[in-house]
Amino acid sequence: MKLVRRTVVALAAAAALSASFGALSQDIKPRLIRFGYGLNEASNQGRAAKVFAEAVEKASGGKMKVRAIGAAALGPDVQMQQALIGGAQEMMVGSTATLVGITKEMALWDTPFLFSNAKEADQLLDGPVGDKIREKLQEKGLVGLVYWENGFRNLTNSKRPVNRVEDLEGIKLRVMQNNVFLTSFNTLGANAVPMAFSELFGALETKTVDGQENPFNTILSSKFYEVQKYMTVTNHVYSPWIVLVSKKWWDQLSKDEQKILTDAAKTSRDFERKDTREEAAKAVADLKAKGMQVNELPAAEADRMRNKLTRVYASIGASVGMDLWIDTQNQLMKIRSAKK
Ligand code: TK8
Repeated sequence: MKLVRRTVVALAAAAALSASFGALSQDIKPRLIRFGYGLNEASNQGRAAKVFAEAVEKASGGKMKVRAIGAAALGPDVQMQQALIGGAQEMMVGSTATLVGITKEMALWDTPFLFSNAKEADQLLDGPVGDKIREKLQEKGLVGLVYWENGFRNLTNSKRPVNRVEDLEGIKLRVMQNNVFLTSFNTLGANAVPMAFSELFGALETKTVDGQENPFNTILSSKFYEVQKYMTVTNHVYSPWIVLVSKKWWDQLSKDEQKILTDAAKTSRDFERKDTREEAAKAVADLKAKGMQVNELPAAEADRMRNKLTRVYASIGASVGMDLWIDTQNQLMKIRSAKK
């Protein structure tokens, strides 16, 4: 009897001990966050991902660890979005343009010539219009934390300088996997080819496509100057990136953990916009030094582009909804008149 009792006590003690070890090991095992992105480490995206990772680690005292994984090693934007929705990956940053298939309101940001400068973009993205669109992601299994700057997009190609709309004629131009971009560039006379960013350098190198369009920073960090001779400053659209979290995973976090991620995302956003703008300001000189021939699209030609895109504007209005469209125009008017 005595022996039995002693065994029971010993077993109970062992169980208690292993339970507390279990709890302990759970306490010290950090939450691992895989944060995927498409550009390489030495890009504005890579630098800001690092800032985010450090901010999370610091604020959580090491209890949350971000593994930032660039160069589309976890897949291109569209694939990562699905991994987040399914809960197989925790976080990513990518283009809003590739999200349109999931949340149609994102197409608002594809509107050509919507913003005349980055300040306007910041105010609209960080204001009620940007919030409303971001919140639409939730019902699709994604949480959008903040917008980063990808930037104003410019055109490069290996065929000829683009001085007039007609110069786009016949140019095989890679666009993002997004209908507004596809229709816009086809309307302007190019042969638009939708393609994941991760395929782009190779496609330019092998001349599968003749050109592409991206902000200065990306043209520089992805070394497109090695395979593209001509760059035309068009600033045809302002492109945001958005920091996304898997909602499946987000819902398992404590309020404190959610706050750590939200705060770190804001820190990374502020860093990223500043860093991107500093780099962009020097980029044209850098790209010229790398051998690119650079010209500016004349303002009259930008106007001609805008006029040709009337139907595209109407279709964006229809797909994002007229309320949001009108709201956007009103907000922009307010922002513009406040400045004077
Ligand atoms: C990077 C992309 C890129 C975008 C594109 O993953 O695809 O051209 O501008 O920044 O999101």
